[in-house]
Amino acid sequence: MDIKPFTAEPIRVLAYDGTPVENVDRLGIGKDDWLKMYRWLVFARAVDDRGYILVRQGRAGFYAQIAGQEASQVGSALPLHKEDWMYPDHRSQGSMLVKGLSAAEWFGHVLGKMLDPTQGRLMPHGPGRNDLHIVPPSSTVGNKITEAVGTAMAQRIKKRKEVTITYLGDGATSEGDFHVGMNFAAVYQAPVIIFVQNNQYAISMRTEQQTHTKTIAEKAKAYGMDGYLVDGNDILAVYLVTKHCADKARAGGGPSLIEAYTYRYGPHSSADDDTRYRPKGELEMWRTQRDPVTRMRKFLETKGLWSEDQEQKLQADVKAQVAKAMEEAEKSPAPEPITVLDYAYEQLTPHLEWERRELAAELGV
Ligand SMILES: Cc1ncc(C[n+]2csc(CCOP(=O)(O)OP(=O)(O)O)c2C)c(N)n1
Repeated sequence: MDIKPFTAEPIRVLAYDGTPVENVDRLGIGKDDWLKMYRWLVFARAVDDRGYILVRQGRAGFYAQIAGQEASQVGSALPLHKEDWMYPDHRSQGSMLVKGLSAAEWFGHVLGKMLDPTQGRLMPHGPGRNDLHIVPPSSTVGNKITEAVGTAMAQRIKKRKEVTITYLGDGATSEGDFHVGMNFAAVYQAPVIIFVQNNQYAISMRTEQQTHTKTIAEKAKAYGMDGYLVDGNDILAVYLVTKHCADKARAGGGPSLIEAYTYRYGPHSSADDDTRYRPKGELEMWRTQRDPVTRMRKFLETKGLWSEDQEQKLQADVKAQVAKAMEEAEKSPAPEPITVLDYAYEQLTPHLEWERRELAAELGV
């Protein structure tokens, strides 16, 4: 399949009903990959549904769901290598799971337990893992773009074969950091993928209220970089486009911008009421006609690779896996309050030492 930048329509392999619009037998990915992708989609959705319930149960304070965006998240993380660097944003848990973060660690993070690789120290939606090269996101929208580009610039200087991917939403493309990052990435031909999940809203603000270009992908042209518009609900297309960009970056071909056009089903976060700004019927249309999980399942069915029995077995397996992960997270202890200042720096600064003494006196430890 010839993957071209700056297409007017999103790059797509499957039609909305799961029928292939490309010759899928000549894409370099086969039956086992398709089945693996579908399993990941189902798993990512199940983990995320369970995470959100923790807020509804009053056991966690905040959650930003990925529902609707699973193909963008899973499809863009599957082509990455273990050594590649990932800079997620506040809505990237599906990609982090694929990179290697366990569901138990994710739940541990949401619950603020010791099992969380960041031991409950960071904002909700901010775990990371050093060994997996997942850098914890911060809550400032857009700021990891320049950090990711800096990492990729270093990779180039050091002649490494790793690439870096950074995730952001459509809203983050209005931040100065996006433009600074794009410029540096192109000038230094950094091996970075700037992956925008255009879910059409930045909280209540629609994409067209904050940018006057027809697509986000076309912004790449101004920086001298390739920009790809892909159907973000088509996992095969997202996988192929991201792999194309990763291979290109690894071969010294420089950075790429990817716009995955998708839709979020949930509110912006558990603190938002999306019924106040969505046009009537829009959510229902995406859910019933463009769902990324159903679309892949239908594709497998058209290929004769999936049955109702297999579906039920998968759902049961995933449910058991999620329950086990939750159990593990629940068993993990909460961090000791006195450790709250640890790891902000390698060693406590004099000011933090003073704060720690004050805290110890307060806690009586
Ligand atoms: C610099 C900054 N401005 C505003 C906010 C508040 N805020 C948090 S998420 C968000 C919207 C982000 O939208 P988008 O980038 O499209 O990502 P999405 O949440 O849709 O995935 C805003 C405005 C923030 N965290 N940081």
